Amino acid sequence: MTSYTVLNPATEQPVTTVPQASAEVTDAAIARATAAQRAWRANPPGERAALLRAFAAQVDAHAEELAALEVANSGHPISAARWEAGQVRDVLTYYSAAPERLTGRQIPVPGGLDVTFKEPVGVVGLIVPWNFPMPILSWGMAPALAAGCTVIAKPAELTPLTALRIGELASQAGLPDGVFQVLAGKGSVVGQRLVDHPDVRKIVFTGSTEVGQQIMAGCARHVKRLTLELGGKSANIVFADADIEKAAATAPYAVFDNAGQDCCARSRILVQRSAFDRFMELLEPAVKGVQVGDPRSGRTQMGPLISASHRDNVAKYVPDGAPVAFRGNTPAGPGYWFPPTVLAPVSMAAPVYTEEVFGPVVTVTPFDDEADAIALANDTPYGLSGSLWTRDVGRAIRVARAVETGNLSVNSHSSVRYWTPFGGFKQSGLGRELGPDALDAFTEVKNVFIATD
Ligand code: TAP
Repeated sequence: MTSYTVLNPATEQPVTTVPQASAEVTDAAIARATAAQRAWRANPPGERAALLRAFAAQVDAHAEELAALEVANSGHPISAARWEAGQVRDVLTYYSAAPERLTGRQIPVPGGLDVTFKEPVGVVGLIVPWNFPMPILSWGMAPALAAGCTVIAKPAELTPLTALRIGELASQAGLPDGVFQVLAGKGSVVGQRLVDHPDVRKIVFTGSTEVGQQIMAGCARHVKRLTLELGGKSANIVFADADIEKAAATAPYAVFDNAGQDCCARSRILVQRSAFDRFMELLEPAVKGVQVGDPRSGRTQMGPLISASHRDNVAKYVPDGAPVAFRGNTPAGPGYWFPPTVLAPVSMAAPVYTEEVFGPVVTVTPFDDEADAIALANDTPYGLSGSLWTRDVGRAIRVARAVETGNLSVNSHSSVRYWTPFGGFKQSGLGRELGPDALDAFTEVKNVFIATD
């Protein structure tokens, strides 16, 4: 069996070594998940709900340990990592209410009655990226388990540690063998096998658009169900009538959160021309004030990038001579650091303006009026997130409806909330996660006609 050495991105030192599953090991896990699914779906809803609550309690009891693991593995600031562990607990708790509310319908038909059932799709393959190892795992895992599916999760090769521990906590909570398994390994081996194996009935994938396209093609061979959460190039639109102070003060958090390694990063700031200079004056101290440093410190707001090669990718977007308006700081010494960087003015043909950077780099571009702002915001193949700032309620609603994106915030930099549906328009993905309807993605509707004549 091969193994992978996990590096701490803040120190570049090895953390631990993780065995990598092979295609054969993946096949054996799929067989266990298939066998376990029959009993799991037949479990009384109240028992499935109780087991999910017990799982949430285990995560809660080990939240500090999980947060410390994420700091070491992913370089996330400890305050963010604590929030992420709490998110796993909260998402499990939220969906633990679902098994007992998984109701169908009664439809009037001639000659009898028709009832519908929501049946679990079966074994779910959950392919998780390295940027948010805990939350993204929970968004697929919790509703799938609640629906009566069994789950095989494949964390990213770079960041397997919290997912592996959460798998152990599921067993300690009493989830039966085979109901939730975590397989560390390469995407091209374990992930590919989950896509290719006919007994895996659904894939939930979050990651790059390129790999998402390959997975979609692979799923097509089996007409396999699929949810895709892919990239983004979202806009933060600031109108001149907005609270410019607040918009500028929060703009760094809309793009530099998780060092910009966030599919929802609002990495194009669009500012109405008459407020542009004022906005830039206010943005500069906000960016320079972002605390970049040791992720173990409670004061740190931004940690390192995930790997040396990813830092090289990000750096390509800021070549020598790039129009850097201002940038923040990074610590000296080891670690895959990259400073928060603001570029302006930027050509709309520049890769940094058109492509997802997935690092702490943002462009600021002026616009003239509402129509111009909407056109600029929509001038991208992506449509995942976005923010807009204005005091005009009518404009807020008009622009929010016109921007082609799945998740928008008005006068706020927040993005994903587990109570509301999350997913993308255009090339940002397919389907929705989270929110009250998330179980629809893990169930098939069956209708049964019962003759009464
Ligand atoms: P991807 O290569 O897309 O990796 C995402 C997940 O898919 C990982 O678990 C990966 O496993 C797995 N995977 C890779 N090839 C696969 C295959 N052929 N079949 C099944 N699974 C496969 O992303 P990345 O390389 O980590 O990041 C590249 C870029 O993607 C980033 O720079 C960023 O632009 C984007 N990205 C977007 C997101 C979100 S949230 N939309 C998240 C991460 C990255 P391994 O890691 O083990 O190869």
